[in-house]
Amino acid sequence: MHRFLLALLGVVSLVAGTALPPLGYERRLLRDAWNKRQQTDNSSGSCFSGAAPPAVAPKENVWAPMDAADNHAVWTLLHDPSSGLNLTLPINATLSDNYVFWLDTTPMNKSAVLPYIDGDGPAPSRYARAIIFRGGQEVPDSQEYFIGPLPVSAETTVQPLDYIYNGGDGGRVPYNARYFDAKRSAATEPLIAEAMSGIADITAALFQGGAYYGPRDNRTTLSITSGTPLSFDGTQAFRNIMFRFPGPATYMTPLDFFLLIDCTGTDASRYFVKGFVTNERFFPTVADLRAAFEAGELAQEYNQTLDGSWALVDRKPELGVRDLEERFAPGIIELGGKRYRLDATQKYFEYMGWSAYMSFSRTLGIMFFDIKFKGERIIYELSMQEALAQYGGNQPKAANTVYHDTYYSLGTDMGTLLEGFDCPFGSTLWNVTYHEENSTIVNQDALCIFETDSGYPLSRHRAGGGPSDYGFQSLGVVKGTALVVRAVATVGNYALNSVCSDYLFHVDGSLEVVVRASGYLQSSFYYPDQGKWGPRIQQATQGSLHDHILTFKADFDILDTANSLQVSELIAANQSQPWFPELGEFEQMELNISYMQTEQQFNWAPNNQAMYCVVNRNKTNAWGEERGYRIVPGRSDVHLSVANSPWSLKNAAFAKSHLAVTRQHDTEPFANSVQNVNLPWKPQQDFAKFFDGESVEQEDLVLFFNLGMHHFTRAEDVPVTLYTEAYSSIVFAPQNFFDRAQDGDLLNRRWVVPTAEDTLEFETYGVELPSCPIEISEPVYGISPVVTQEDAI
Ligand SMILES: *[C@@H]1O[C@H](CO)[C@@H](O)[C@H](O)[C@H]1NC(C)=O
Ligand SMILES: *[C@@H]1O[C@H](CO)[C@@H](O)[C@H](O)[C@H]1NC(C)=O
Ligand SMILES: *[C@@H]1O[C@H](CO)[C@@H](O)[C@H](O)[C@H]1NC(C)=O
Ligand SMILES: *[C@@H]1O[C@H](CO)[C@@H](O)[C@H](O)[C@H]1NC(C)=O
Ligand SMILES: *[C@@H]1O[C@H](CO)[C@@H](O)[C@H](O)[C@H]1NC(C)=O
Ligand SMILES: *[C@@H]1O[C@H](CO)[C@@H](O)[C@H](O)[C@H]1NC(C)=O
Ligand SMILES: *[C@@H]1O[C@H](CO)[C@@H](O)[C@H](O)[C@H]1NC(C)=O
Ligand SMILES: *[C@@H]1O[C@H](CO)[C@@H](O)[C@H](O)[C@H]1NC(C)=O
Ligand SMILES: *[C@@H]1O[C@H](CO)[C@@H](O)[C@H](O)[C@H]1NC(C)=O
Ligand SMILES: *[C@@H]1O[C@H](CO)[C@@H](O)[C@H](O)[C@H]1NC(C)=O
Ligand SMILES: *[C@@H]1O[C@H](CO)[C@@H](O)[C@H](O)[C@H]1NC(C)=O
Ligand SMILES: [Cu+2]
Repeated sequence: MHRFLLALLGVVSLVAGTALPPLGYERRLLRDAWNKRQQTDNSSGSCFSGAAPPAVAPKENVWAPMDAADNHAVWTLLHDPSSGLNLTLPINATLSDNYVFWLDTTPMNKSAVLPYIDGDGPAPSRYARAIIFRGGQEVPDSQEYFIGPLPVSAETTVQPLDYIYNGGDGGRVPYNARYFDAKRSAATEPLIAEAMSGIADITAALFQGGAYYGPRDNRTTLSITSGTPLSFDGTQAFRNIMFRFPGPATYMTPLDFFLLIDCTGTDASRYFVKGFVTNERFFPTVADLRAAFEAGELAQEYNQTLDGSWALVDRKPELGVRDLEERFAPGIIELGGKRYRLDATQKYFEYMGWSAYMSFSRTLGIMFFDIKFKGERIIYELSMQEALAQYGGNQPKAANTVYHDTYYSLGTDMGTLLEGFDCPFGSTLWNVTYHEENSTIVNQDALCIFETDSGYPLSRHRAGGGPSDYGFQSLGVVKGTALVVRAVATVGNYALNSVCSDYLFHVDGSLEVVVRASGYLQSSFYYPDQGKWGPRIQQATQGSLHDHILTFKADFDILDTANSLQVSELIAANQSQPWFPELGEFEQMELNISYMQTEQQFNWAPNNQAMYCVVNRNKTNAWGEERGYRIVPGRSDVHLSVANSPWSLKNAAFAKSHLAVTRQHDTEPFANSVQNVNLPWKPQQDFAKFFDGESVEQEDLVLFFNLGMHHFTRAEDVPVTLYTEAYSSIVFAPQNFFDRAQDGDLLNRRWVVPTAEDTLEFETYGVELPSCPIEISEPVYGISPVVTQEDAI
């Protein structure tokens, strides 16, 4: 008989939080509750032990974004007539004026940073970057500038930011390819309203009274949408517009009606209608459309639902109630108090040997710099470079759609996280800030940091046998935990594609990147003959087939910048061994170890039969092995399914392989450019040009990797895609970086030994079970700014 001792159970009592009104109301009351929590004395024994203990960043965070004062000064400088930029304030600007599109921070040159963080060099100066739309020029365009050094002084200059782009035109983007902002959208409105009001009788008859007379006309009952790209090479511009029923779930109520317009140039009087599409037929003129309509050829087989409430993420009582669902679900609680340290000013953390700085930009969102484990650098920079999605279908909208989320400033779409639901109760929540014109916007609580139970032990061993009743001699178990940094970017008018990115710093020295995609599908009208582009998911809605590709940059610096990419291929080889004479030649597996010689894009080996490691060949561990980190494939490490689509021909090379290794250059900080999406045939930034034959042996390497999903849509994407399934991951794990596994020094473990009396002795290493009340209250929901977004994503 086995006797288990229960004496070690801690006292963990749940004290229900004060009942608070629903979110969105009584914000002050909620704020009070939050303040109380933050002020909780961390010695009182509460499981929520207040703020994380402090850390002091060893150096100033040189990667931090410019602050509000610098932004204001840069804005003022640019608009000063002496700058010679001839700028009009955006509020007053028309398509034929010069105005600022956005301001952000110029990426730091690594060559300037290393002498500072590793030596006594001075902190390099910060520079701003600005994209300026120059409609006031004879040949209108968009040109990017960098402005610095900051703070603005007599030394500050405004120079074209050309050096980070390799497409041939530097920071210049042709006017037709530049971001399609509200001004461009508005310029196309008269044409759309004119074209559609002329056929309102047709659309009303086909679509249950649906008509479009313009966005502010009270007879309008349809909404419009068009995506990107809207140019191929900047010599033309077009909008392929799909109509939908409006409402909070408009993405899910598309109609079988499309208007194709040409909107090349700044003179809206020259814009024209290219044609209409419905019933999988193209009508170049209104007369053609009307003739088909009058001949009764356009009857719709299905009606779209006018009431899209089926597509809202609220509870659906018609699905019933599950047993025990009235109980609160489990959660992650930092029972022993926070075990990570933060320097909130420098955006720096330390956790169980890890340390890193964080930064943020409006286009890329969260970035990590100088990631070290136990004081040794592993990665100089880790950042998402692009979130691309490409669709397919036999109609203009789906066939035409490729999104680059950085085009929409994905960082600005990182919104407030709901404590207890988006992130565990008690998480550290940080704001992110970015700039709009001369002001600075705070997205409150948009990033969360928490330590999680891994959900499984890090390591475990039970030595069997022995004299005791327990059937073992000893049992060792180490607790698995990780620090998680999470942000969710909801791109596309707060509806489509909520990308949740997690960076997990595991206690064994491995680092995991996980992305999940939720949000509304860009759906299509349901065509019974179009099953090859996805299933029917509602009465008249098809889930459109698409790929998501999320490109990341990992600038590895294993101890220093001299690194190599080692390939250990598992091969089957015939050989003989004299002690098996009866076998003659027989097949075995073995490693074929080599080093990549030049920059290249490459894919995971079939059957994952190759291990890729970034190693420093000049640094060995105690056993003489080259120290390195292994790139471990995770879930759904895919690349884009199409290589030769006209919509993503040359501006998406970064999405077309699983992996890529390049030499680090100050001139190649980004895989993509933020206005590349409208230049598929003549990109501003051509990732493929990074691969120009440079050596990657004991050089400063950058690894690019893709996460993503082939989105095989399904009825369960209604109302929104589920994070359980739509996820992708990768792990960087030490590979002979150390002399042994990095679990030996962890105290959160138990060593269990049966005694002679057949009881169990638990060695706790001084880490006792917590005893604390848990107080939970409804979370505070930060009031995020309302930023005017262009309405036609
Ligand atoms: C408690 O919090 C304070 C303030 O953040 C911090 O200085 C202190 O180190 C914390 N104590 C512990 C034991 O974490
Ligand atoms: C710019 O717009 C503002 C706000 O509408 C207005 O007050 C101002 O007069 C305009 N300036 C010019 C030069 O048109
Ligand atoms: C300045 O911009 C305006 C349009 O805003 C344009 O009409 C004018 O020609 C420009 N001036 C110069 C010197 O380029
Ligand atoms: C970064 O390095 C590039 C290439 O050497 C140089 O042209 C550029 O001026 C540098 N940028 C800054 C902000 O110093
Ligand atoms: C669509 O709705 C209209 C009413 O707006 C109705 O007359 C028509 O029969 C419906 N069509 C189908 C296929 O249900
Ligand atoms: C729509 O607008 C017109 C003109 O502005 C107005 O006369 C009419 O009453 C409005 N109709 C409704 C239903 O609001
Ligand atoms: C920002 O610019 C607007 C004009 O676009 C001006 O009205 C406002 O005063 C400026 N704010 C500051 C803080 O300078
Ligand atoms: C986050 O933003 C809110 C609202 O602007 C502000 O009250 C709070 O102090 C900010 N928190 C930090 C840590 O800066
Ligand atoms: C090993 O030899 C066998 C017999 O000749 C052959 O069928 C097999 O393909 C060889 N395997 C490899 C890996 O060359
Ligand atoms: C080992 O790898 C190298 C480099 O990829 C390759 O050239 C060679 O053919 C491989 N050898 C075998 C036996 O597969
Ligand atoms: C680094 O390793 C290479 C061989 O991989 C060797 O040729 C070189 O001398 C080493 N450099 C140093 C500084 O140890
Ligand atoms: Cu998807």
